Amino acid sequence: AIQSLGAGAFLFRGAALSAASALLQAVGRIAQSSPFRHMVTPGGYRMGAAMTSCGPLGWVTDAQKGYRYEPKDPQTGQPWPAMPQEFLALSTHLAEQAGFKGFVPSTCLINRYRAGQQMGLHQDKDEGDRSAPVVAISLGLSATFAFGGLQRQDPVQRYRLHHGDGVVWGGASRLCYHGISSIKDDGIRPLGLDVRISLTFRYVVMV
Ligand code: MD5
Ligand code: FE
Repeated sequence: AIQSLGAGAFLFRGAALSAASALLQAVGRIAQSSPFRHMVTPGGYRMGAAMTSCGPLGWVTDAQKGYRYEPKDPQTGQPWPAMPQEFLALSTHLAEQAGFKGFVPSTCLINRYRAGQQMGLHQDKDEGDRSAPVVAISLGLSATFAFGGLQRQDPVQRYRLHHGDGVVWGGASRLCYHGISSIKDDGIRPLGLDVRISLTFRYVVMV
């Protein structure tokens, strides 16, 4: 069942449930080549969620150069691990169901949240092409997602995201402020996970 969260935003409950263990195995392989790491914002803050990427580009930030996409992992000096076929298939399928035909992600940013970690309210605007949606998959511990408007001070709506849920953020929602509240380990650990893993797929145009 598809739930509309607003203009261009769609929630697919359980869309990744059957693929979840294969997706997590792939995350494990990616992290062997490009490990999860805590990056630093341009303002000098260490991010709570640990991150890695796969695909032709990866999202990185550091205090010197700020937010950007890079074809190589700065930590290893090597290209990011290839995008697994099941990542590509699932993200393209969900985008299409939300009305975005022909979505081919340039990158999958993988976020790992331990209990107590969060992601503050922000916009995703490092991608150049904002006509393409962002596709996000949640695995492991549940999270409360805050979904606001185009201005930081706009009111937010909160949604619980569970293991296996997929969300497509496109159209008018693409640039909305959003964040993840502090993750709680409620003892419900799908596939035994004591962390939350989110996969976020993006199409990036390098300028
Ligand atoms: C997460 N990740 O669950 C979230 C979900 C990130 C990030 O926010 O930047 O890695 S992706 C949510 C998203 C993307 C683009 C637009 C909107 C939400 N939105 O309009 O709410 O780790
Ligand atoms: Fe974001």
